[in-house]
Amino acid sequence: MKEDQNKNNIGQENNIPDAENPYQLLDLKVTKVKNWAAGVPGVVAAFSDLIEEKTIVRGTKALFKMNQKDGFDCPSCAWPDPDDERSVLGEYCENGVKALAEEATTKKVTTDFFKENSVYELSKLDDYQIGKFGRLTSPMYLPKNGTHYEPISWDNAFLKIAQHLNALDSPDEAAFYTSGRTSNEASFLYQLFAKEYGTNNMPDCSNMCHETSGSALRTTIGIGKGTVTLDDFYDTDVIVIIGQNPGTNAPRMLSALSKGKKNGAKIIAINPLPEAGLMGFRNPQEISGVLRSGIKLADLYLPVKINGDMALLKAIEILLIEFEKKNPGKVFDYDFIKEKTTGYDAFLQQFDQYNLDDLAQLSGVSKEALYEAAEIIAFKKRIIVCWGMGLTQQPNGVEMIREILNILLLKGSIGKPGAGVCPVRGHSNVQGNRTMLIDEKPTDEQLDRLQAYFGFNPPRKRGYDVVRAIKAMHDEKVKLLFSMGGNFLSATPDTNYTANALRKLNLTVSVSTKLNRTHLIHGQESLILPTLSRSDIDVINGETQFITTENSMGVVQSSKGILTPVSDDLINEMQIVCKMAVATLGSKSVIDWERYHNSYDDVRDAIENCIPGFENYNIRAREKGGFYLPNAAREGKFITKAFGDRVPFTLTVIPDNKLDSDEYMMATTRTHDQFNTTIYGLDDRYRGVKNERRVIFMNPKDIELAGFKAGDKVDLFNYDDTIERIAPLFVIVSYEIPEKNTVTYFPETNVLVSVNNVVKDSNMPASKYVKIKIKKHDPKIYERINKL
Ligand SMILES: Nc1nc2c(c(=O)[nH]1)N[C@H]1C(S)=C(S)[C@@H](COP(=O)(O)OP(=O)(O)OC[C@H]3O[C@@H](n4cnc5c(=O)[nH]c(N)nc54)[C@H](O)[C@@H]3O)O[C@H]1N2
Ligand SMILES: Nc1nc2c(c(=O)[nH]1)N[C@H]1C(S)=C(S)[C@@H](COP(=O)(O)OP(=O)(O)OC[C@H]3O[C@@H](n4cnc5c(=O)[nH]c(N)nc54)[C@H](O)[C@@H]3O)O[C@H]1N2
Ligand code: SF4
Ligand SMILES: [Mo]
Repeated sequence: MKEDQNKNNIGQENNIPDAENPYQLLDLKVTKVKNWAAGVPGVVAAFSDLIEEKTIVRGTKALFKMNQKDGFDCPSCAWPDPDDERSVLGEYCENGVKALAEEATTKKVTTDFFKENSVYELSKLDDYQIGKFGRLTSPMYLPKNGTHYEPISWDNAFLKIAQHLNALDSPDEAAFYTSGRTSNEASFLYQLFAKEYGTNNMPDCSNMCHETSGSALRTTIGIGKGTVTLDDFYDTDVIVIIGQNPGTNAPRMLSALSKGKKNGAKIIAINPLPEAGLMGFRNPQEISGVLRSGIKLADLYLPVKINGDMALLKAIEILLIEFEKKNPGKVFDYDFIKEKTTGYDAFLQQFDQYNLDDLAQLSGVSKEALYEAAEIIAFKKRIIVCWGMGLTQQPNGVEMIREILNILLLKGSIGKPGAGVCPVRGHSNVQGNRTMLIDEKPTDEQLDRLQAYFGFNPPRKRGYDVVRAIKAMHDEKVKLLFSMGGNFLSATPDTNYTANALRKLNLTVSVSTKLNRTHLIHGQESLILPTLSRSDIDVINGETQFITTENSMGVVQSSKGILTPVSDDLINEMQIVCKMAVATLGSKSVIDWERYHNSYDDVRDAIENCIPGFENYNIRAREKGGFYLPNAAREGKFITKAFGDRVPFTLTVIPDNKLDSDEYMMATTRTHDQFNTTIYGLDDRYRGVKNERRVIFMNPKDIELAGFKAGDKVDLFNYDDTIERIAPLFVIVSYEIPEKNTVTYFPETNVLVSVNNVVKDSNMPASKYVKIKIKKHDPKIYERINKL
């Protein structure tokens, strides 16, 4: 890694970052696809990660505190912990252990590391290679035209940020990104700073994740969150899981599903892939799971085509209408429809235009299977529908979620025990970030409360979300990107376009725990600010502190790290914000940043005064298990400006998903061995893939028709906006997936996702709806890529 030491990334505008264009593949092994999740292999895999990160003692000690009432919140996903007693053996899963191993690692990225490795050389590595270097240990600065990051003191780092922020022509030339791990306290101060500085440019990872759910629900049921609690899963009739892969992305959801199932619930899974965690579960924390018997999960699996869900939902509605006609009053809940909804008649009328055969064909699911699904739902009263990125990252995701709601409204199955909507959130505190007003479009009521308490005029103009921020950076309207966590380059679409946008900035600042690609594809100047992670001890003035987070079901609870930080030079995110605020705003500020710098309790008092639902925050945060935030929809009260106290039935359309004869639809998903852009390993155990991430899953018939064989090397292309986008060198894996559909992993294929391919109304990247062409790998492809 010694050549090119004198290069940096500025001036590389026409080069797609090298990490996106490998010349070689690894040694892929394809094994049997699993039809059950967890069990003993899950435990083995988890502990081997602790060993690899050289942290078995630290890590194991920490595991006994993870998700315990006096411990710390798992940094991985947002699935809730049980309200009642928690297992003394530990409340964690394989992927929770992997996330912990990443944080608890004793490997370190030191100042010497940056001296030895130029930014340009590091930028050729992919996120997997970069992540394995370990935890960041001191603040680092890359000067203009610099080739290597250099150590910088914290004070000088804040001075640099302040100089840049104060030199901008308008506060709207800065953007403040947030990833979903940041605590409630740090999030609240961060948005407060951005607003006092003068901008609502707060793109966040929700803009790529559940913004679609928020857009669909806020305007219909009056709250942009789910309505169910964990207990609802234990006592319900039907659980539908659509566009979500719980076995990998919310593994302890499988315990809730199996408990619900043991109590009589039926499970319907709707997914183009027969994901292991939808099919069966062996609970490693129970003897039966260890002895391999386990439990079958889905009673019915519907192999929907990518984006065939709308046709599928409408087909189920037609069948429900037929059931109701044959069994008047037994299928639909007319009292609910009359009292709580609006638009029922118009909703019913639309069905004249549809016929079941067409809908079945468009969805990819047989009429018989659709009938079975409708039959399971028809005579049941309590239904929970869970969804994930399979729906939210579709161009018509907002409409699809409203279609799900239409079904629940017909059945009166929302706002009562055992029934409702469950968007399964991603990052462990992404829901809390939003509650804390990290939002590019805060409401006037929210801003009025901040204004009344703090006495400054927060900006009212809508800010940039992720996609708009990328475009604004490209157009040089935004000149500074501050990231509170996350990995902007790798997480966002259109990697080449976004890389060029980042390179145009005056300054990029990343508050991070681990090195990542956003530090290496940077602005003219760049800062890396290392911070504490969730499992680290956080001590202020000699006292160990706790923070709070909100999980997928609206429970706010405390989290207290226990591990000794890898470096004395790490400070917490809240203090980073306060120091940045003091350096930037100085005496112009009306906020006592020094006070908040020293006390999480004082921050919580401020939150209590500005955000409804946090009464007695400091007292309730200290109660074991935390507290539920108010959720009127959960109680059956649906209040919106447009519809008063009624939920509208929504009229939606079926999208035209025609493909050219050489085109395929591609969905980008996670493997079982990554957390977003943090790549733990190169396997995808449940899907039978070992030692390679550059794979494309194809239907065996498609492989044959196109003249390929499984194992062939191919290049992938996208032509949206009449631009050629190329992802070179993938290997074909034959898989049980609907014809003309393909699946690849993110972030590798983000190069193919146009920045203009977005979800209507939520403006999220539609990264599970990418039209691609597949051609035999051409070794000359790299020449073409360099000319793009
Ligand atoms: N271990 C681990 N845990 C995680 C994460 C992680 O990366 N690793 N990420 C966290 C984050 S931020 C999030 S948002 C969540 C994401 O969790 P998920 O929502 O489960 O995310 P994905 O893996 O992207 O894909 C979801 C599923 O959508 C299916 N799908 C694709 N297209 C369609 C379609 O058209 N229709 C239907 N019905 N299904 C479709 C895919 O086959 C896949 O099973 O997980 C969180 N938890
Ligand atoms: N094609 C495609 N693209 C996608 C998706 C997809 O399904 N397909 N999914 C999208 C989704 S759902 C999401 S949420 C985004 C994720 O986008 P991001 O949230 O931007 O990405 P992460 O990979 O979660 O962020 C990882 C980085 O966060 C930092 N980090 C970890 N813990 C902490 C902490 O406690 N504090 C601080 N300050 N930093 C920390 C580490 O340095 C690490 O490198 O990606 C999106 N992109
Ligand atoms: S389900 Fe999610 S939050 Fe719970 S232990 Fe596993 S990764 Fe952590
Ligand atoms: Mo997410």
